[in-house]
Amino acid sequence: LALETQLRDMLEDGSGLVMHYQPLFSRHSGCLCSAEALVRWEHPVRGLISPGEFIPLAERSGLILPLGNRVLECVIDDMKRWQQQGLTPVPIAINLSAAQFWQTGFAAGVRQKLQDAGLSPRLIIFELTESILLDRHAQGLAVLQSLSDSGFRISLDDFGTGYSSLSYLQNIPAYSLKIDRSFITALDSQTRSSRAIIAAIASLARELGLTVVAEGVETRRQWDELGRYAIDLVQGFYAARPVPAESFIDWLHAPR
Ligand code: G
Ligand code: G
Ligand code: NA
Ligand code: MN
Repeated sequence: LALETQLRDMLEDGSGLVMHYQPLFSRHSGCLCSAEALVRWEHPVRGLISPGEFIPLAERSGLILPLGNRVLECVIDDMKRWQQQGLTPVPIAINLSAAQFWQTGFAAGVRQKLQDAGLSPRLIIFELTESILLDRHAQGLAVLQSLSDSGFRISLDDFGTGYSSLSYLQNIPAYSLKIDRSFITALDSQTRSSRAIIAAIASLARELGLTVVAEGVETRRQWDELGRYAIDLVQGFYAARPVPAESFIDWLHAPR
């Protein structure tokens, strides 16, 4: 309960939130293609707290919407600053909670924030898991459509672990699909099944016109092997860890 009170107080001004950014690279060109925004809580006593710890707490205590709004503000501020510094922006992926996704007028609200900041909605990718759509596919498709109509791109996160309904994939206005890192990790243990799953997801995604991302790539061997499945976009500790905005700027300075 103490941590919940501290989270509530911190979200009043958001001053304890820090955004880290993790690059996504093209295997082929080695270039930075986009980055995922990952929030952290800079706690005065406990140091950096992982979202794995405080997001479930925020969800339980009704703080997930204020937290999500703070994250959006931080990312928009960072992008605005990068643009003012003359850097060529890359799309930034933001993880969406179910509460945000189902919030009435969410797409229009974020669109307005971006417009106020002079930024294009094409610079934002929303990452969401299929579990958000569970049992409410029809309504979920309508929300996805409103996000897409507003110019945002959608990425299906942790793909392959949830209750994938392959039938809705053909109607979903998604841009990319991120193969869950458990399948990438399994590449090391030579299991035939994980290879078969990666190959199947990659070819399905391509057939449907979706961009495929491999997440959680930790080794050179995994990086190389993804070439066999013609997977170009890669995210993971092998290529780059999530870093604070100040360090991420170095990636934006690199030639593209
Ligand atoms: O960065 P880390 O691996 O500790 O993140 C743990 C989990 O927190 C991941 O599932 C990630 O998607 C989630 N997460 C990170 N940043 C955000 C955020 O800004 N909003 C939401 N809803 N989830 C986030
Ligand atoms: O659930 P989601 O896919 O959004 O989770 C993203 C989380 O995965 C981030 O918190 C990030 O820190 C973590 N992550 C990113 N790359 C790697 C990696 O190569 N290995 C592992 N174990 N975690 C990673
Ligand atoms: Na994610
Ligand atoms: Mn993921």
